[in-house]
Amino acid sequence: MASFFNPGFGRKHPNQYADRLPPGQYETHDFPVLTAGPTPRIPIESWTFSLTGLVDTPVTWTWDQFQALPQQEFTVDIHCVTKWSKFDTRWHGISVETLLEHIIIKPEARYVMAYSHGGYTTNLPLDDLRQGKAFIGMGVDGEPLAAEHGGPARLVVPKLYFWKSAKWIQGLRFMAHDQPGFWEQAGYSMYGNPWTEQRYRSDD
Ligand SMILES: Nc1nc2c(c(=O)[nH]1)N[C@H]1C(S)=C(S)[C@@H](COP(=O)(O)O)O[C@H]1N2
Ligand SMILES: [Mo]
Repeated sequence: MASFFNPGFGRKHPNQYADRLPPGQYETHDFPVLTAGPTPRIPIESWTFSLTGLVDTPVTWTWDQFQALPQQEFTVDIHCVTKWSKFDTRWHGISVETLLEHIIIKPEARYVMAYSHGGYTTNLPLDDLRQGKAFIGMGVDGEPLAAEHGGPARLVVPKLYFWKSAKWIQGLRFMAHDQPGFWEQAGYSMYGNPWTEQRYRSDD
């Protein structure tokens, strides 16, 4: 019965993106810049990336060491809580799963605080970073990542609202309990699922 009422049935020009646009979002072809505060400029010589917190032995990479890790390409849709979505953004970078091969995470770790050069933080469940669901992006469309978009490197977690994708990433800190990051302390959702419109804490 339900198929009789499928709104896509019989359409002459079905929207090929209908199933890719979360509720309340619109598609943009721009790449807007959204930053709270100034753009940090991180000299490559002093750039580091660390895995810390509930791990057996923390690890820190310099830029050169980080570049030597296996890189991949990722084509993903991104969804900003200010309601723009951008389809098929093309990135290169390092899967978080690849980074996790270098540490042993303590069993009590369930959450991660992503922290950035410049002081930004955002919290995520560990599971949402695993198995290729998140990566450290170092370039878009074959070019190095522009500073305003988080270059030299940012976290990208496509399945969550884009504020979870910390620009100028400095590290991931493993935690037993969920703790609010920068926007989460200001009243945004602890999780940020665009498909259920978890924009604010009251939506959790
Ligand atoms: N370090 C840092 N990361 C950040 C932010 C920020 O202010 N600082 N803003 C977040 C928000 S709200 C969004 S929508 C995206 C915007 O990324 P863009 O500027 O590349 O579009 O970055 C996220 N990551
Ligand atoms: Mo945002």
